Amino acid sequence: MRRLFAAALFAFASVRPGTVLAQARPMAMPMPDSSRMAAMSPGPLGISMDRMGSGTTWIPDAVSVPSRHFMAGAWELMLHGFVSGQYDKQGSGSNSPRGGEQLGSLSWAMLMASHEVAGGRLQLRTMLSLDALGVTNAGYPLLLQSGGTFNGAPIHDRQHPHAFWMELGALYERAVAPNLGLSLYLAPSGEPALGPAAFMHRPSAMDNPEAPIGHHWQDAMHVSFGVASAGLFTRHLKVEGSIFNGRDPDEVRWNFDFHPLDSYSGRVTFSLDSSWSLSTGYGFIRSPEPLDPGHSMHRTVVSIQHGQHIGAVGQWATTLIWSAMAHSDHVGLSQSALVESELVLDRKNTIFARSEFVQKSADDLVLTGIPGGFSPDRSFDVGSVSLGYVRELREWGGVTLGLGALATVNVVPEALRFAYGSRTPIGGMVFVRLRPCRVRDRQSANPSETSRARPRSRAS
Ligand SMILES: [Cu+2]
Repeated sequence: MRRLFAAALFAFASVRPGTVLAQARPMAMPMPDSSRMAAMSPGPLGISMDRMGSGTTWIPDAVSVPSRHFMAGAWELMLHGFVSGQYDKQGSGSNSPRGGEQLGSLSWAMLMASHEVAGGRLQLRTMLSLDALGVTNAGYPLLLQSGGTFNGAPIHDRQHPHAFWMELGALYERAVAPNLGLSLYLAPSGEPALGPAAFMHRPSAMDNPEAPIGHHWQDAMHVSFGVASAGLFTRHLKVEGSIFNGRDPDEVRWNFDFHPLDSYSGRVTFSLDSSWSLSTGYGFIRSPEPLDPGHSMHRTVVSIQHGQHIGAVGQWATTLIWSAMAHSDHVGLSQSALVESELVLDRKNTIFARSEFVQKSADDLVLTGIPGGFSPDRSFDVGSVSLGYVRELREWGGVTLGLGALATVNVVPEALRFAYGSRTPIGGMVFVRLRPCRVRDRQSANPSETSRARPRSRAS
């Protein structure tokens, strides 16, 4: 363990920010849309592929997630994901009855296949996760996290594993007028039009292995077993609506949990320019919790995303999210806020940070029915701040091996000191990560590289 920390520290010390910043100055401004469009295989209305986040979300054009592109006949394929092995420790031993430690593995892979159909673009997608094997059905330790069930009880202070079928769906988009497009999304497992792109698809969080503690307040609907969405869009604005099954996946992580599509949502996204993207929306979620089917909720989410290039390969992405939920079975709103940022300095060094505030109930954190417990509706303001770093150590043909670490300081109110052993319980993770792709090299002359910005003529 000590050796890993030493290696992480050494890697951190070997970053040369002066060099990077010196390179960054002439390139730091986002490239204008037109020059980027010329190098893309754009979607309907000439919208950059880089704008596509999870589900039907938009992220800023100027930033992207590392991905690998292939052609299979006339199908354009895109692969991304990672597998990591990590040591996770939360809380400090006997002082923090709610902590825990685990040696585990997180992983997911996404494959997307696009083809022109009837004057538009059809995109078939699947995203699979082996989390349930790697971190067990109980999930991985994460202080203040809530959501999901294990052995018939709600999970707390751990992040549940993602379902194997994180996404299986099809998206069809086509222009219906010179500046108007139509989009249809159907998914046995997928993401309704509610909230920002899920954390693992946000350029501001893609190197951060931990889920936000506000996940179930903001973006946890990304695995919904049954989604139908329709939208209209221009080059800068998208208005969309969904009907979906809002029940959280149950604790059997390998199957589909179909139920009626009796939840609904609507979202407006404004892509101001290549750097700024704003979205807001509302959703009604019926019976999200398998253990409490009588409970439903209303959710409003606002998000602002910013992204810009740094040098030839780097990028800087930031996301701000606010959400409020009203529950059918108790009064008042519970709110959450998140700000996170990720700086890809160059091909080897990435720094990320996140800060959160969430209002969680005694029910959410399973603080009822224990000695010194609370009434289920009692609300607590909790928060966390984390900072992490990844150093890519090796690369083989675009496959990268990275070593990373992150540390988190949580903040709980005085009333919860007894449960967490401190008002500022800490947590951390050290991980090694294998990725089938590296960060994009915008100036690469080699078409076999992982660039998404490859000219179309080279792709076939
Ligand atoms: Cu999730």
